Parts: sequence; C-alpha cells; structure tokens
Amino acid sequence: MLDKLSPQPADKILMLMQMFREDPREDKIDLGVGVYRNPEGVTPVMRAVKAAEQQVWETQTTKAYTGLAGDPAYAEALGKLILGTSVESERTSAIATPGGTGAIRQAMELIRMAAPEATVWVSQPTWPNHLSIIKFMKMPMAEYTYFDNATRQVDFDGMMADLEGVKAGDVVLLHGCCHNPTGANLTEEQWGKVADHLLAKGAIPLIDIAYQGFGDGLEADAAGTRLLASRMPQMLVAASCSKNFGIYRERAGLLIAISPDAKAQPTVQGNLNYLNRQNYSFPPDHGARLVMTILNDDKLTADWKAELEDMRTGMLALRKQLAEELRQRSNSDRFDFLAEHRGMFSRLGATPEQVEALRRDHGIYMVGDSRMNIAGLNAKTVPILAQAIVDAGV
Ligand code: HCI
Repeated sequence: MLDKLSPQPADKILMLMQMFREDPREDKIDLGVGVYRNPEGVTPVMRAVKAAEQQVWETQTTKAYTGLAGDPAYAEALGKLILGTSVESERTSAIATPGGTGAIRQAMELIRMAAPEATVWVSQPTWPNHLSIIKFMKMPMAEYTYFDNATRQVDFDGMMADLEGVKAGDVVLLHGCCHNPTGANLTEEQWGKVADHLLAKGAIPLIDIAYQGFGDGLEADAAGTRLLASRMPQMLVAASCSKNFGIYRERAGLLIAISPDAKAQPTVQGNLNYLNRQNYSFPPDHGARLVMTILNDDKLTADWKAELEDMRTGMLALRKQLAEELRQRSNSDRFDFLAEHRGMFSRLGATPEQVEALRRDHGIYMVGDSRMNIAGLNAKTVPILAQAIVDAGV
C-alpha cells in the first residue's frame, strides 16, 4: 500500500521558511510566512495570553473532554468579537476547530455534504491552502478576478463581472479583511454591492477571517463580515485566532454557520458536531480556553486590545516608511499602494525573476508571487529592502 504513494508538492510558503533557515547570511530578511514579528524579529507570547495561561494553570481542575463543538463559551465570546450584534444568536451554530485551516476544511466538508454540486468561488489570487483543500476534496471550483496587477488595487469591476457566473446555491469565499496574499481590500460600499449581488443570485458567502485587528482595527476589520451577516439568510465564517492572539501553534479556530431561521439551527449545529466527530472527535481546547479567558475578563481584554493595537500601528508605520523610501529612491509614486494596503501582506508586483534576485543577491525572502510579510521588517531593514527593490528593477 505505502509503496503506491507518490510525492506531494510541498507548500511554497513553508518551503520558503525552510530555505530561509538554511541561509547562512546574517543580514537575511524573512518576509515569507504570515507570522507577526516585533521590531526585534520575535513572535512574542502576548501579555494577556501569558496571564490567561497562568489563570488556567491555577484554576483548571480537569483535562477531561469538553464537548464535540468545544466549550460553548469560546464560540460565544469569539462569535461576538467577530459578528457583534449583526445577527440573532438563535440563527448561529459554531464548532471549535484546529486553527483557521481546520475551520476552512470543516466548512468545505459541510458544503460538500449539504450541496455536492455547489461551485466554490475563490478570489484570484487567494491563499494557496484554499485551492489545495478544495482540489483535494474534489469539489467544483471557479475563480473570480480580484486583483489588478498594474494598479495593485482590487479590480472590483472584474470581480463583479466574474461573479455574474455564480449560480443559486454556489458558495463564494471572501477574505473578511487583510486579503492574503494581496493586501488589497474591499471598501464598505463594495461589501454592500457584493451582498446585493449574492442575495440576488441566491449564493452563500464563506468568509475567511484570519487577521481581524491587523488592518484598520478590530471593529473596522469585521465590518464587511457583519454587513453580510446582517443581510444574508445563510452564511459561513471561518475564523482564526492564530494571528490576533498570537497563538499559532495552539490551533484555535472557529467555524460559524448562520442559518435562515432559528428552526434550522439545531440541525445545523448537529451537523457541525458530527463533522468534528468524524474528523477528530473533540477540537483542541488550550488555545480556545485562553481566548475565552481573555474575552470574558475586562482587564485582560483591554490589555490584549492595547497590545494588538500596538502591533497593528507598528505594521502601518512600516508600510508608510517603506512607501516613502520607495517614493524617494524610485522617484515615483508607483509604490504608494504599500501604504494603502492593510494587514500583514502586500503583493509587490515583482516578477518571479526579480523575487529570485532579491533572494539571491540580497538575502530577502518573499513568496514567489512577490507577497511580502510587512511584519518581517523593522525601521532599519525598510531602507535596505527599498534599495534592493529598486536595484532589482521592480
Ligand atoms: C500564510 O503565510 O499565508 C499564513 C500562514 C500559513 C502558511 C502556510 C500554511 C499554514 C499557515
């Protein structure tokens, strides 16, 4: 049996991580994998997370199983953080999942189970794991235009033109905020138009929200998701706590399903629980427990929000500095988009050869499509990157 297996393609982002580790150059710069780093290059354990861990350590009396959906207090607290008051809680169901990837995978399982014919529409480009999971599950998939490579802005007309092809019951995967890999995001007005369109088509949005708090702030970053939640009869939300709580390896994610009415909710919740049971029984609890401990404690919440806000504004400052350095060095405004983009990532718009030259000649690592992790920079490395970008002829 095992001799029948053929090699699988490696994840390009994780491969880049390995290449960076093996590069002996001391001045190398890692702009690859989407992990926040502070100006010292450290991915810190957030203060509120440390405090919550201490609290859990002191008060937790058992490690017995939670429930198939995880602790309901986690879903309630995180659900409120994401959805606010946009939808009646009687219509929502949720399961804790192993990270945001787990939530995406379970969302796809639910879609395939309920509507095997439904096409899942993904932005072009999107996070490579979306494509990989959908292909692996052999689900019908289509792409919609999202990014204009020339302007490095959202090509909204192209997006809406492609979404004309959506059929009733299809699922449209949208990034809630901080689009990965481009950094280009929909305006509130555009979210409204997307909602009108999906409503008219009878389509179901699946929102992947993995960077809430990294763009324009916790509330602003949830605005598109909330707008859709307030208007759509049905919707799925796959959320991750990896980045905004900095608990990557704890694998804390959540899949929320919004049903048309309260009557449908128990069956939806039952199906979500069933899917957890089929795949891993009980979801991991430690990360989820930290999140709910923080969100159910005013002091911890305030401290978490303050630290998250420092991270967000730090990334914004790096964006502004980089755009400014490039403006001076290139004598043009063609890199101003870097200050307009939001979240951890921006797609620079370099060719694969230029990306390769940046790695070979300057020890600067970005993903092959020229996605840069802004959090991999600091005030000292920004001018180095700017000069290298100009030298590479981008
Ligand atoms: C990212 O870099 O896009 C997010 C982090 C990640 C990358 C590859 C697999 C899982 C998570």
